[in-house]
Amino acid sequence: MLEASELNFKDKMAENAKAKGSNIVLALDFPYEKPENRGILYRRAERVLEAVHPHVCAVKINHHLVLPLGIFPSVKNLVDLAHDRGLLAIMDCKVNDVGSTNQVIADYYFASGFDALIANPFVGWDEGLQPIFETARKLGRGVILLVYMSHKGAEEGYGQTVIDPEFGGQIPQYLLFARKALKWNADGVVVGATYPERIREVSNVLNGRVPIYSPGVGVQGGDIKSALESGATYLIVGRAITLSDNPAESAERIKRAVNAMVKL
Ligand code: OMP
Repeated sequence: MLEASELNFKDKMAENAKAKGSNIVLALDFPYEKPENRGILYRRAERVLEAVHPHVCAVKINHHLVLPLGIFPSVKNLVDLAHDRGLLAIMDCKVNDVGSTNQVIADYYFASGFDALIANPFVGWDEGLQPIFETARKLGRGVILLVYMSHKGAEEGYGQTVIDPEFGGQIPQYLLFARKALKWNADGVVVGATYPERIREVSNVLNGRVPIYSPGVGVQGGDIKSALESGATYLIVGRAITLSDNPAESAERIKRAVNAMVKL
């Protein structure tokens, strides 16, 4: 039986960022490994997490690890390690299916200890994301919504112009998603650091009530300063750390750069 936690995920993240002196979420991503090299991949993930944990407030795990390693016990062990080192753990499963399937996905990830999941608002509320929001609420876990992704093709979906169902007139899809984040009481939204103007627009809608997680600095070309100045609360950073020769040094350098610009 899973137990409910007292603080909600949004508040836990804010506290953790303060306590760790870092608003960086480590994306624990590595390139493809042959199935027979699963052990090597696991040890690499463990090593990077151990080295980098002093410089980040949370770790985000993706299909990069769940597919080759499986959740039980390997990914769960990484989640436990993250918790032991004072980090929160986010599962980047981009939940995107009918409610009954979403429910099972969420149940597995929450059972393995993840503190929050990333979900896609395109599937909507009724028979879509409602069950996972309800489960997350019961357990004190979080749901983070994709609002504008960091890649070029994001424009084709998140950036399309739609008719505002409430007020009429045209509105970009991502601003409707930002409104849904408020209405659904999401614990965060993802907006790519590669689109600082989108961060600013979304930030104006959210008005500090929902934090913005921003991936895409470094390898994808996003700039730390413009993401932060536009309203990003947390930066999600993967390869600039995980694939560097010295992940701890790289994470510390990014943390220092961020901390010179923002007060946590
Ligand atoms: P790097 O580009 O290596 O820093 O990794 C970025 C991480 O953020 C990866 O784990 C991506 O899957 C994730 N991500 C994006 O890059 N863009 C998005 O729009 C959304 C995400 C995400 O949901 O985390």
